[in-house]
Amino acid sequence: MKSEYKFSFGPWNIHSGADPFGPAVRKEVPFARKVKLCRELGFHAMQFHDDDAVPQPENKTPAQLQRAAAKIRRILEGEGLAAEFVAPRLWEHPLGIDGAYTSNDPKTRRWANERSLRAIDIARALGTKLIVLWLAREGTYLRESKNGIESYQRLLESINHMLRYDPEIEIAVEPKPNEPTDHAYLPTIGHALAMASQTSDPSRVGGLIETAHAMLAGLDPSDEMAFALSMGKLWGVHLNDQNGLKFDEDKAFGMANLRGAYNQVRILELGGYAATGRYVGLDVKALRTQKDKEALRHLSNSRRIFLALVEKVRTFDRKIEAQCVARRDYEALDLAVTEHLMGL
Ligand code: XUL
Ligand code: MN
Repeated sequence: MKSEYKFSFGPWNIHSGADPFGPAVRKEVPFARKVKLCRELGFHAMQFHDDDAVPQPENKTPAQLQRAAAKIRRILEGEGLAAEFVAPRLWEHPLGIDGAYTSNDPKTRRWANERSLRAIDIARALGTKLIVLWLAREGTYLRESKNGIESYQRLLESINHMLRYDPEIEIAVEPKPNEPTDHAYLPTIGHALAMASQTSDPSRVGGLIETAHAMLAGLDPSDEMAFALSMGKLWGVHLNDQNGLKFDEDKAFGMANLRGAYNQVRILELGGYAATGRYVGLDVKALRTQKDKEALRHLSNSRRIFLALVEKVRTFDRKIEAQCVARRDYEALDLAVTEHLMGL
């Protein structure tokens, strides 16, 4: 199967299986091995949280930070891989317990802004200009605990702070409506792009859409992607799958909802996503029940299903589609798509 799509994942997508209810069930895979696996599995880039690349970035001198990032870059380049993006991981630090950019504590907000600049330094040292903001704890567990208006203004200021620091970086907001918070700020791509339009440089703020996050918001991931694509703002995707409204499952792509997966691939094809040079990120997790050796199938299977669906989209009979649309016979279109997916 051939395709011009480029694939990526993050070190967190090869995982020991620990969850909130139990400890690790598989061995930790060393970073250098993950990089090798990335290439062996047919991927082209790795994604990073700032501290995936440089642990405790706020405790490093600028020279130490550059050295640590340069080492990671050499490992990547040794395998012919690129770094796709760096995302400041603000949600694991004790200061970020109640959010970082939107914390009520000014000391925490200063730390978050400073650490975000270090994330930009790391990104530049890794050779990427893309910063992803997954706003994990920027929300509330209890609505009365924050002033939502102020929180949105603080988020905007923090984004502007990053844009000012480096005139070349681009920021992609990865919206998610909940988990770990009860409700998160910027829950959908509509919210994210509305805020982008208010920043000091709207042309440098876009979005990254994750399948499961859109579904948790009760929305169709392909329509969320269409919204961003219509504005040239889809700068990344985190494809995965989700079986209904529960925790963020990060299932392998297409495994719970094949038709939904087909429609995400269809919209990426219609939007010319591959030609933008952006990556197809697979933010998938192995099922906790997988044994060590087989704990990579979620990645290889997701890539395989994505490529198979590209073929399905490209081989769907456009004449049938045009006829059904012209006749407004969507029952016929429904059957034609379903039979095509079933190979009938
Ligand atoms: C969380 C999530 C993160 C981001 C990167 O739900 O998707 O892994 O993609 O911070
Ligand atoms: Mn994600």
